[in-house]
Amino acid sequence: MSAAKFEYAPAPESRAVVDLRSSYGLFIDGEFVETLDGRMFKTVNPASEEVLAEVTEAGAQDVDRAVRAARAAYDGVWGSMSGRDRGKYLYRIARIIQERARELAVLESLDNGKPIRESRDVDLPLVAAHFFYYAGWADKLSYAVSASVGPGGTMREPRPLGVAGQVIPWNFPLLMLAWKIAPALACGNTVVLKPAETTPLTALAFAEICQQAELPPGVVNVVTGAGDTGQALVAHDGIDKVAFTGSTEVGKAIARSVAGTRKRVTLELGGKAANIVFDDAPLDQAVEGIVDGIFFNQGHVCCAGSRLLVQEGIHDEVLARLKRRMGTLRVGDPLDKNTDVGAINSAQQLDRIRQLSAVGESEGAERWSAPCELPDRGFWFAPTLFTGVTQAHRIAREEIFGPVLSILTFRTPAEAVEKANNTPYGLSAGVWTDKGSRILWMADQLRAGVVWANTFNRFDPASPFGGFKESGYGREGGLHGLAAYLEGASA
Ligand code: TAP
Repeated sequence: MSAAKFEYAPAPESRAVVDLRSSYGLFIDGEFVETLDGRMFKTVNPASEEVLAEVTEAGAQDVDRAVRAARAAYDGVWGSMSGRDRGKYLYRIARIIQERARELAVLESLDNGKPIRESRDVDLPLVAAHFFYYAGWADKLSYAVSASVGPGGTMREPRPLGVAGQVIPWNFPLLMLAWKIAPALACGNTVVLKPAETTPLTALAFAEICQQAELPPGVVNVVTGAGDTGQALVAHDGIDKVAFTGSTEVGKAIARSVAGTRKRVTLELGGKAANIVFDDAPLDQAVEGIVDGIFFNQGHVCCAGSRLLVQEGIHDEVLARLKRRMGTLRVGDPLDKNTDVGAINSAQQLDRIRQLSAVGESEGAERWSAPCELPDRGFWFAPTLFTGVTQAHRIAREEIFGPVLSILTFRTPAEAVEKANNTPYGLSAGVWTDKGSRILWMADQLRAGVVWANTFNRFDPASPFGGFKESGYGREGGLHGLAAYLEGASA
C-alpha cells in the first residue's frame, strides 16, 4: 500500500493541547527575559513551513548573563543542597513531565516533524525515565565512582564540576536535554543549555517546568540561538564542563577550542552504524529491525542502522521483503497517529539528504524509493534504499542523517566485522543471528559503543551510551553518565 498524497492540516484537537506563544524569551536566572540586543529568529513547522513562534537569539552578552546566573546558583543554594533534596527536585520535574507529556509530545512533533506516535510513546517516556533514574542517584553518589573511595576504604561524597555548558542537536530535542540536564543536576552542577536553532520549543517548555517545580533560579538556564550562541557558550571562561551532542565536524572544533583549558568535555557525535543480518536470522524480525533501524525518526538518529550488511545468500530474499515492508510505511502528517515517517527537520537537512542520494546514483549504486506522493509544502523525503553499494561509495561512508539505507553484502563473519568496522565512526551496530556464540563474538569484535542483538534502537536510562573513534568520547546514561559530571572521575 502506498501513502496517499495529503494536504497538511494538523488535527485541531492535537493543536488544542499546546498553548503556543507568538514569541519566547531566554530563560535566565529562573525567568524569561529579553535579549540585550533584541535579535529574534523564527522556528517553523517542517511539515508545513508555517511559522510556529519567534524565538530570542542569545548573543555573547546573554550567554554571559546565563553563565553568571548558573555560577551564582552553584556557589549558593544548589552547591550547598544535600543530594537528597536535589533528588526531590528531579523527581518533581520527572512527574511534571509525565503530567504534561501529551502537550510536550505534540510540541515536539510540531517543531521537529517526528511522528506523534514516536514522540508520545518513545521520546516522552524516556525523558521522564531519565529524570526518575538520575533523581535516584542524587543521594547515592559516593557509590557511583571509584574516586569516592578514600583511604582505608572510607566513602566520601564526590564533588560536582561546577557550571556545565550543554549544546544539543535537533533530532531528539527533549530527550537530548534530559540526557544532559538530569545527570548534571543529580551530581550538583548547574547548567546553561543551548538547544538547536530549529527545535527550541520543548527546551523552553522545559524551562517553564523548572519554574513549576520551583527549582531555584539559575540552576537551569536556556539560551536559544544558532551555532554562534553555542560557540559563545563553549568559549565562555565561566564554565567548567562542555557537554556536546552534534556533528563530528563541530565536535572536533569544540575539542580544539577547549584544549588546554580547565574545561572537561564529553562529545556525542555522528555515526554510520552497520546492521548485520546473518543467513540464520529470523527474517521477519530482522526486516522489522532494519526498518526501525533506519526509518525511525526519519533516520535523524546518530545510531541509525544506515548500512545494512546482509549475508550474500539471503540478499535477494531480504531485499524483496524489505521493499514490501517499506511500501506499507505511511509517510505524512506528524500529528496523525497512523504516521510512520514524518517530515525532514529542515530545508537544509533535506538538501543534504538529496545531495548525498544524488551522489549515490552518480557513483553507480541503484536507488529505490517507497512509492508515495509527497506534499508540495514542507520538507519531505520518501524512504529510500540503495543496492549495489560498495565501501568506496560516499553513501556507505558518510552520515546522511535521513531515511536512506545503503545495502552491502558479506560472505563470512570475519568479512562482516571488517566491513562494519571500516568507518571513522563507532557509535552502534546491530547483529541478527540465531547463534548466541556468534552474538558474543561479534559484540567483542565490533568497534561500537552499543551493539544490539536481534533488536535495534533500544534505549534505557540505566544503559551507558556513547561512541568509539570519531563518534566521540564519554558516556551518557547509567552509572557512567554520572562520571561525566563529577570531579576526579573519568567520563
Ligand atoms: P550540529 O550542526 O553539530 O549542531 C549541534 C548543536 O551545536 C546545535 O545546537 C548547533 O546550533 C550547535 N553548534 C553549531 N556550531 C557550533 C559551534 N561552532 N560551537 C558550538 N555549538 C555549535 O549537529 P546537528 O546537525 O544539529 O545534529 C546532527 C548531528 O548530531 C549528527 O551528526 C548526529 O549523528 C549527531 N548526534 C549524535 C548523537 C549522539 S548521542 N552521538 C545524538 C544525536 C545527534 P544550530 O542548531 O544553530 O546549528
